[in-house]
Amino acid sequence: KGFQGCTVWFTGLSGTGKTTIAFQLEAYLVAHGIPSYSLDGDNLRTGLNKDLGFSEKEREENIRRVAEVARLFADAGQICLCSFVSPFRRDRDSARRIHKEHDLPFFEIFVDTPLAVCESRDIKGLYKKARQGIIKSFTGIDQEYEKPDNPELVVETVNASVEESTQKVIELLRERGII
Ligand code: GGZ
Repeated sequence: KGFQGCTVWFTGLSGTGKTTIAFQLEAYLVAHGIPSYSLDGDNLRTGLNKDLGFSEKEREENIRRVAEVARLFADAGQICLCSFVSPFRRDRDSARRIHKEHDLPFFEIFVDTPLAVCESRDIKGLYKKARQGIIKSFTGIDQEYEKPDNPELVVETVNASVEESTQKVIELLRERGII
């Protein structure tokens, strides 16, 4: 059929551009007749996961549910694009394992943007609030972000455009026989 269901997992700090890259990729795939669907905090934390906050335990449960949903999309033949901060290695590894157990390809993409850059962008004003202590347990400020050891791909957003980063993911999916 020319394409295969899988999950592309974007991880990185708030404000790196994970969702922006995922949406651009989704537009490309759908324009080429390849079914794709994006999951992120905006569509998961407002519904299925609206009972969850940002403690380590709640993030773990957030990622677990997202991974289970993603593997269903992948099983249904979709290229499922997940954009979550997913700061803990253990949780990302569980997401990978859930896919592996069902023989579904999983690609971890580290969207690598320095904290200082994310904070200077501060699109939603969340970093400012975190610095003021109004928002607690904010990744990069008063909670940890564990960088991936072995991601399938690293994309930078400082020296590369959204188009270039998206293109790198498309190339990965080609190399791996997904599209
Ligand atoms: C990190 C937070 C927090 C805290 C609210 N820490 O840039 P955004 O706004 O749109 O993306 C962030 C999003 C993170 O949700 P995730 O579901 O991706 O997190 S995780 O994977 O860790 O479960 C940010 C906003 O929600 N946000 N409070 N304390 N990001």
